[in-house]
Amino acid sequence: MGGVILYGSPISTCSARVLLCLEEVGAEYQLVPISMPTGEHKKPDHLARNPFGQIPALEDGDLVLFESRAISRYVLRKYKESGTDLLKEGNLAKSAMVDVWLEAESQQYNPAISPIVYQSLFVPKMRGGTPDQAIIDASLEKFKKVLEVYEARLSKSKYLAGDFFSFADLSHFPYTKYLMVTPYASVFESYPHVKAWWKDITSRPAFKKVSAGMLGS
Ligand code: GS8
Repeated sequence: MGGVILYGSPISTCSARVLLCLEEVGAEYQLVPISMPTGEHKKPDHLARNPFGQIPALEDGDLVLFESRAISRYVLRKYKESGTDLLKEGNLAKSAMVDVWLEAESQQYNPAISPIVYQSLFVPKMRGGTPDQAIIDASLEKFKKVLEVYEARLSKSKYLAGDFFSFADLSHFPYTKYLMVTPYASVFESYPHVKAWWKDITSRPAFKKVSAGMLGS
């Protein structure tokens, strides 16, 4: 079989980020499942692909990559001839704005949203535990401040990096998709431009396809 190999799990947020990119560019790929419940990601075969013992990892011939955002950028560059240009690397200003909002996703949005999703979805569903409400409440406060910034941005431009859909928008999908199946989905109601942006990006065929393999679908 040709194409690249992604080692991961369709339910994992970081794997979903890469899967979305592969689908957006129409790449030929194989998803090799790595089971987290059985600890496969900590076994030598996988540690050789990702020394941090996490998923995902990507193999393209002799090239082995980890870190979902770096893998995603590789996929988007490799298949840029597909006609789907989500990095805008031919334009200095546009590509810089993609970088800015991708950093905002990983450094501002993700740290605020991920504890809410972890506590309210992963803890009860995957670990059989009880969510820690204090963590959820503190993270919600932090997340609302982030959403205020996003609301202001998205009231000026249709997408985060400008008036074009980019990798920056895509990268927000996995955790937001999971937030939407928690009791805290309603937090988006106070931010109409963020809500409209979410509706727009989730109507893309790639998002529907990857979403179907995630939890709560
Ligand atoms: C994070 C990978 C990660 O947390 C990336 O690839 O973007 N910065 C990295 N992976 C989780 C699964 S959620 O997608 C994981 O492998 N967790 C198990 C562990 O950390 O032991």
